Amino acid sequence: MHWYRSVCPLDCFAHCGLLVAVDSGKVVSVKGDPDHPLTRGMVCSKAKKHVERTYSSERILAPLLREKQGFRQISWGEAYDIIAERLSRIKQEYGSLALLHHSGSGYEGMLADLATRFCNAYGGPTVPEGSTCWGAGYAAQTYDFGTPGTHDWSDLSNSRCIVLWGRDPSRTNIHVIPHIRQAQQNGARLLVINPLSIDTPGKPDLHIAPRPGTDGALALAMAHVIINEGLIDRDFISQHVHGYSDYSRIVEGFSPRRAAEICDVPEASIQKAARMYARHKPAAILLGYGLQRYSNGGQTVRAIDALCAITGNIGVPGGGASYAHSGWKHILGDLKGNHLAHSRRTIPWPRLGTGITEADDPPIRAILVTRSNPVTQLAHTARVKSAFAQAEFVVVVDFFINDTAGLADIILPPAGPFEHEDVVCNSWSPYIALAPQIIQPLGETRSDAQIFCDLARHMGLYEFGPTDPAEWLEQVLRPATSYGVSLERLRQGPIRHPFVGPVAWQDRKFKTPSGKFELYSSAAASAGISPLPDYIPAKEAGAPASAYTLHLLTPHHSDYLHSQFVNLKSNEDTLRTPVVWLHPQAAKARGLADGDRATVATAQGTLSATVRIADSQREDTAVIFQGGWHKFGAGVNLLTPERESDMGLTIAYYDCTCEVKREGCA
Ligand SMILES: Nc1nc2c(c(=O)[nH]1)N[C@H]1C(S)=C(S)[C@@H](COP(=O)(O)OP(=O)(O)OC[C@H]3O[C@@H](n4cnc5c(=O)[nH]c(N)nc54)[C@H](O)[C@@H]3O)O[C@H]1N2
Ligand SMILES: Nc1nc2c(c(=O)[nH]1)N[C@H]1C(S)=C(S)[C@@H](COP(=O)(O)OP(=O)(O)OC[C@H]3O[C@@H](n4cnc5c(=O)[nH]c(N)nc54)[C@H](O)[C@@H]3O)O[C@H]1N2
Ligand SMILES: [Mo]
Repeated sequence: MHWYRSVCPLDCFAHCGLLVAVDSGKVVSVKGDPDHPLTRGMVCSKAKKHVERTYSSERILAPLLREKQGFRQISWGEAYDIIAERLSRIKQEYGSLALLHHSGSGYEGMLADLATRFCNAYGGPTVPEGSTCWGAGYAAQTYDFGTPGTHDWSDLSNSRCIVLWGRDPSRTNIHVIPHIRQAQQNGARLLVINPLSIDTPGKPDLHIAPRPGTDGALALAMAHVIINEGLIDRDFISQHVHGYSDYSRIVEGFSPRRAAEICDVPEASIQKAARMYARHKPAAILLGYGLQRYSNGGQTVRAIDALCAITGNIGVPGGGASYAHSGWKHILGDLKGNHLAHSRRTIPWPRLGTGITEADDPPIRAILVTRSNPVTQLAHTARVKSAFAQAEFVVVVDFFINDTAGLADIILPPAGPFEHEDVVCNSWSPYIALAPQIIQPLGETRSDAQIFCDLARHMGLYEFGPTDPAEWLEQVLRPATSYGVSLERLRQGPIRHPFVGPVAWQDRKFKTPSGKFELYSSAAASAGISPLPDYIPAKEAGAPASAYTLHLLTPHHSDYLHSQFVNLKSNEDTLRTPVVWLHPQAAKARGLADGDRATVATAQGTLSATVRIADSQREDTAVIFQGGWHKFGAGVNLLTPERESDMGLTIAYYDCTCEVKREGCA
């Protein structure tokens, strides 16, 4: 048996360093790499499930073609012939924009971008615009700071107060937990702001559970207290902050009493939170992605960033409003080849289903899906499904026949993360790491890079460039050579981003139009958005209709990554079937008990689920974890609306209300 060093390529905060044991050409075990500078040997349950996924009997090991009776195995040659013939004909008849390319972050290896290059060499596809994930908060931090910026997790031990604002590290970011524990042991205060209770190492000093979608008002009211009680940092504001007087006028309108009503929390809690944050400096805010999945999500993040600015918690160890940083991808070679496209069209992601169906001149005739599962993961599944149904040719590159692949004409099976060489990075971890090939690709599977190199060659798309993935790997790394990045060096271990320090904005140089932190953003004004972080009620969460009295929250689960791993046998009894979590009072009011079957209904659709009771959530919420497959009777996006955030074109999944009724009741 031999142990190899690798990295988890999943789309999460960590990109854990892995040690992978191989015996007789087979991966037999995966564990954390204690030498990884960031993750230090700690891995979550999903990392270990890479082994089960690799060898799952349901994994697709050869290309599949849909026929009347179901899918039939075909050779790669046949698959490439069919794809080349269909795509060429569609391009001839309608132009390249009749192809929609849907790609996600299901796998974070750099070479997977060659799928985009293929589509660009084809002539340029239609692509979704915006974000399924973090776009509203990213845009907000760009207006405020110039770029998003995050502190190292270990810097939390310098904090005297930590605010987990709409972020649940116990489920999505376990590596910060030891640092929070350390800070609490040092005497730091812990403030949790979340409609749900979350697990933290020590009990939080304060938990505020606002009505979903109202955090903007809460943040403005905290600023009200901070300003009125003279807790602002005058020096920092005068030197580094733009727009304070306009901002303070808005803040005047948000007394704790007013916000207490909007947010449905005690007025005293707002005062306590404001004092706790402003008096225990340095104070760190860890911003999550939940609170920006609303129609007012961008301004919510701006209102929270503002707290950090007026208290001078910027550029100091232990401070910050950590969300993301502008990562490695900016200094690596870009394989996407956007310059190769002759044309390009976008459809907003939050309304992709409708957008595809309504597109004309040209209509969408073909859809290519890579490293994403849009049928399960995009809002308003019914619309996404009908959009797929009206396309004449759908190609999906994926491991399993999931909800999206189930609608494909051709499924191409990719090689898994241990079966080809790539480098892995994103804008959450400051490290870039090598994922070497440590076993042969299973069955006839091929890496995404190989598939799109092959297809480019097969279709004679010479603009694509080299058709050997190894050459592309060199091109990815070449621009970063001056920072000491090379394959050789990566073989010894991960490399830290040269410009991402442990503390964000230590130089107080903000890439905003004014060069300062902007409470007033003229860039936002030019984009037609309020230049100040004013509170505007969320569309649906802000005004629940009488038919739908519960806020539907669909957060991320600790044991699976979106829809990945849900189908594995070891998850059969726990994760596959849909569960709706209700507060005891909410269940009682609806005559529901733990274990009952219920129908969850929204304006978009219905879902049948088992009721579970938890008093760790607001009475007016229903919680269903995202990621479940329709195939197994789950799929929470059957319920979510085609709604977008105020900036960053992000899907406002949580700006959604529902009703829950005992199954069979009218
Ligand atoms: N295990 C695991 N880890 C993951 C992922 C996964 O699927 N599984 N996904 C990865 C990805 S792509 C992402 S984007 C991140 C997301 O990481 P997080 O931001 O931590 O997780 P989310 O589930 O998106 O939402 C976070 C929290 O927002 C809260 N929330 C919802 N609405 C509101 C609100 O109005 N106000 C406040 N204050 N809080 C609210 C929810 O209750 C939830 O606890 O996690 C990454 N890590
Ligand atoms: N209701 C609701 N919906 C949500 C969210 C929510 O909080 N609530 N969160 C949203 C967020 S934050 C995100 S980031 C999105 C994620 O949305 P997606 O990126 O669509 O989610 P995944 O389920 O991770 O799908 C990735 C797919 O890629 C496949 N895959 C993995 N590795 C490879 C590979 O090497 N090659 C290829 N070709 N395929 C591969 C996996 O098998 C999987 O089917 O979901 C969003 N959807
Ligand atoms: Mo995400």
